[in-house]
Amino acid sequence: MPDEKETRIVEARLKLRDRFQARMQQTPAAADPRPQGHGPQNRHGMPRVPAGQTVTQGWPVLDLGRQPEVKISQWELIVDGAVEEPLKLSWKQFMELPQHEDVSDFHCVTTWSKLDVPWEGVQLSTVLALARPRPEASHLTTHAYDGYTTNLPLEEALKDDVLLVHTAEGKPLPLGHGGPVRIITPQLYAWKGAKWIHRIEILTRDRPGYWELRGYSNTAHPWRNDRYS
Ligand SMILES: Nc1nc2c(c(=O)[nH]1)N[C@H]1C(S)=C(S)[C@@H](COP(=O)(O)O)O[C@H]1N2
Ligand SMILES: [Mo]
Repeated sequence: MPDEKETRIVEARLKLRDRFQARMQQTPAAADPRPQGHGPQNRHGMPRVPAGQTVTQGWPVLDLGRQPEVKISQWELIVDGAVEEPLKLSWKQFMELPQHEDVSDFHCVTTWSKLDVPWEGVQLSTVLALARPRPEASHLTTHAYDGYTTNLPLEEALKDDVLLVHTAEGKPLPLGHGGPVRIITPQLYAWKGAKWIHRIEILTRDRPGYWELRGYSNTAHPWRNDRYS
């Protein structure tokens, strides 16, 4: 039987998702009648490999060239902005949250896709449910330890497969891929997932992040080949 804390989180998540249900169903990955890509369908009914992407076996490293070494003892996750309950979680508190395993695909805008990556972490919807976004909250921006930022609408951020991951392919997430903790957004291009995540700021309006300000698409939907703005 799930413990009391877990039950509270599940209820808070359901309540929060209710507010965004209609908008979640309108996101391209849920509603697009003509997804662009090839290969068998994935579990969302989208072609497995989005248009213009090539499957890679390796896992390239892409970032701004600064890899901040954050020790687990110093790492913290802040959730603030338009929330009822701002959070500051230590590594220990983060690891005590309900843990989630998933296998999903990783699509980089530079045209490679890595399929079937096993991940472990915490659903972003879990920390959002705990922080309780205010009624007027609509977006978030993520701030990473290297200074990188990227934004998401809450209807994308609340999806089941959007995770704060600490483990990939059965091993602690390597520094190069954003360890100790990064975000993944399997239904959007990978730049929407901040490596070395530090702070999640809830917003009442959209605010473009690092690449969104430099010509990348704000919406970043792989099955619309939605790469640039
Ligand atoms: N903090 C941070 N996160 C980031 C980036 C970055 O420069 N800094 N680059 C983004 C980009 S452009 C991509 S494609 C993916 C790459 O993740 P990977 O290096 O694990 O393949 O991380 C995204 N997250
Ligand atoms: Mo990228």
